Amino acid sequence: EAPAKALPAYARWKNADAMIVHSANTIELRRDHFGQGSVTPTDYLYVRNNLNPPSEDIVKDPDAWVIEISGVANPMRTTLGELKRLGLTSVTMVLQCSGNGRGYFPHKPSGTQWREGAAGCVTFTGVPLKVVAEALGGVAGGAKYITGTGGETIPEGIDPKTVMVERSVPLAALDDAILAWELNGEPLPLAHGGPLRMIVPGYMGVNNIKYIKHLAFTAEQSPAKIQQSSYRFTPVGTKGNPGAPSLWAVPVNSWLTSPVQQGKPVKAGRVQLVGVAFGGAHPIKGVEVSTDGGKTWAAAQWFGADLGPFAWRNFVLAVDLKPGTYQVATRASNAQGEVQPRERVENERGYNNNSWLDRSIELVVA
Ligand code: MSS
Repeated sequence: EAPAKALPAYARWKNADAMIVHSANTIELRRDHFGQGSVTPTDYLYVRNNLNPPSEDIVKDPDAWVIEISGVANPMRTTLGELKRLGLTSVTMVLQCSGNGRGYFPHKPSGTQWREGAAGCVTFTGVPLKVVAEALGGVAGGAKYITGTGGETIPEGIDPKTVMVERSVPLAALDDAILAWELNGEPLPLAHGGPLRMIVPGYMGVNNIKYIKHLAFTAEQSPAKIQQSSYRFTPVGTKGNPGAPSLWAVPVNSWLTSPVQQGKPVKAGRVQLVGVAFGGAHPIKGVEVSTDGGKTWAAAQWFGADLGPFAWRNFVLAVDLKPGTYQVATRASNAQGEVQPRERVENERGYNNNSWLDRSIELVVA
């Protein structure tokens, strides 16, 4: 069990009972607190900061926030207040840390030992990035990436490249990307990147740059370490490097959220097996549930709202269980034909875990 640490000041408003505080910059949602709504309440949403967040002062007057936009025909410095005049859209999407599920890797990769809870499904509202680019005369020729820079203050005396949070995603992300100032219908809090955040639906958490201060359309990927060697998928024993795949697309995934008390008996008879499933970079198609450790599977039913291709969906399978011990697993598939694998793909930093076996639950029925 994770240690019960206190919530840090910038996230004191989180629901303390629902969260596991790994550290002041890594806070996870407990598996038995996902609930059965379609959207994760903001006070239940995990937090992952690679650097200490900026001062709370930056969200006091959101419209005054300054962002520099370059790599367009007419580069400019503008404010959030001005961006709000350009356009408006919303997207509901899974926000998930690349390291979600790292806690299952047997070689104990360095980094937070997340289980399921470094993920949530939330609604961001802002202006489509495409509209912003068009308003500034269009993306400059030769641009291949969208590069966002976080607004943290870099500690003195270190090479900024080694710590700055600056990530690049392929230009194709422009179709869905937004610059967001609201989360679940409220001004974006500092903990989640307020006053302004770059949102790239279908891409891993790390690419969604908080307190964005510079957005650039670039020919090359960011030279920052977080782009060049961190968040790269490499074999165990091999360091991250620019030649290895970057943590971009979210893989298909699902997990049971109720009942999930390992070893704690569930009453025999009718049991509702409930969980969340998402297709990642492609829309979710279906999810199956097994009560015998993956020997046989039955299709689960969706319930709750369908909030679009980037959201997760809640599912339920009603089963009649006699007293005994059951190995319950869930297996999602997406519109691209990708199916959640039985095994995790081993890798040095413990990224992208979508193994259905790792997340299976031993259910004792009495
Ligand atoms: N941004 C910035 N600026 N900074 C930092 O640190 N982080 C990342 C993203 N963005 C950062 C940023 C990560 S890494 C993640 S996951 C995310 O974010 C989270 O979110 P939230 O809101 O939940 O906290 Mo992993 O892949």
